[in-house]
This record gives sequence, C-alpha cells and structure tokens, in this order.
Amino acid sequence: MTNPTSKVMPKSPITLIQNPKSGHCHKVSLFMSLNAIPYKTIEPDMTNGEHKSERFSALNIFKQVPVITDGDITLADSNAIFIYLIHAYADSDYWLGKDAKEKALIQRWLSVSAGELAKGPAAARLEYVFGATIHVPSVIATSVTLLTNMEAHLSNSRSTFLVGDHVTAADIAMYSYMAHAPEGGISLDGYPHITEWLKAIESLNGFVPMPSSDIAPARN
Ligand SMILES: N[C@@H](CCC(=O)N[C@@H](CS)C(=O)NCC(=O)O)C(=O)O
Repeated sequence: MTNPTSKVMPKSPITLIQNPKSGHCHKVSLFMSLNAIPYKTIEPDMTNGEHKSERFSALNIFKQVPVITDGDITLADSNAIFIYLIHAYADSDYWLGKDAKEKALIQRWLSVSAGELAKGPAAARLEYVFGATIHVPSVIATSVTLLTNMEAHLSNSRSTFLVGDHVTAADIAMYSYMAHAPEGGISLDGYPHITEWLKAIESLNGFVPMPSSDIAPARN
C-alpha cells in the first residue's frame, strides 16, 4: 500500500496540545505520524482545569484539546486540524478524495466521527476512563446503531477501508474511538469487518497506538 508523504514539511515541529487518553487528540497524532509530519506534544493539566483558564481559551474558545500551533497559526478541533494538515503537508487528493463524489463520501465519515462516534463509543468511554456523567441508554443506542451501520457498510464494500481502495481521512477520523470502544463497555465482538478494518489501520507504516485503559464490562 502506498502512503504518500508530503514534499513540504513544517520549518519547526508542530506543537500538539493534547491529552494522551483523548481519541480526538490521537486522531491528530496518528495522522501526523502516518505522514511523517514532525510534531511535539504538550499536555495541559486537565485534571486541575488548566484547559478552562483564560490563557487556554485564547487558544481554543471551546476550551478543549486538541489544539495545534504551527508557527503563528493556532487551530482547534480534530477535523479542522486534519483539513489544515492535509492541505499544508500531505497529498490532499489521497487523503480527502480525488473527485467530488469521493470528497463528499469522506466528509460524511468526518461528520460521523463528530456525531455518532463522539456521542456513542467516545461518550461511553468518558464515563469509565474520565468519570464523566453520561446518559447511558442513549449512548448505548447510538453506539449500537453506529456499529451496525459501519459493519454493514464495510461488509458491502469491496475495500477494507471506508471510502475507495486505500486509507483516507475518513478512516483516521473514525479509528481512535472505535479501537478503544471496549474501554467504554462497547464491545466489538460480532463486528468482524470493523475488527478487520482496525487491523488494516494498525498495519499502516507509521501507525502509533493510543495508550490503552482497562476494558469495561460489555454493555451491548
Ligand atoms: N470537536 C472537538 C471535540 C474535542 C473534545 O471533545 N475534547 C475533549 C477531550 S477528548 C476535551 O477537551 N474535553 C474537556 C472539556 O470539554 O472540558 C474535536 O474534534 O477536537
């Protein structure tokens, strides 16, 4: 499989302000690693609310990680950061689609990553890994709908990947929280195409894992 990297790289490493257990942050570090984009990380003390400070809100008005800085450019939101990194440092036709239809199909999965994935498996994990309060029935229902639809999509496709015949931004956007769904009690047992898809991403050159947390008792 080809995994094109950019011809132009940042003059200095990009700074990724992150929490190492956040899938939104892992999406960004995984993408940079796959594309050999140099970066360093900073971890604000989120347990003590450093991300709620005025200084942090100057970086991201929503007071969340990830944030990147690249020279005098500061950007928040994992999918927005993807768009920046892809256009600045990677092959945009490869990662975001070569024609209008492919671009739309990839964008659809970016939307799913900010929608069903965030409200389902990522939210389920928030409870166990970070002690957050969640509405368990709706989180489980959203997760099961997502798993069912994604499994059907992959099983009906001739490709291992979500769009087209190679990895794209769609796969990287969906990977981190899907791979770590069992940490929120969202089991991937019975979803063989999703499991194969995770393995395909994990075998890419430059893949870096997100640190694991304990597997939670299955609730689906
Ligand atoms: N839409 C944002 C969501 C980012 C997000 O939810 N970040 C979480 C960590 S995974 C956060 O910073 N939570 C702290 C808080 O909201 O107080 C993205 O895609 O980057």
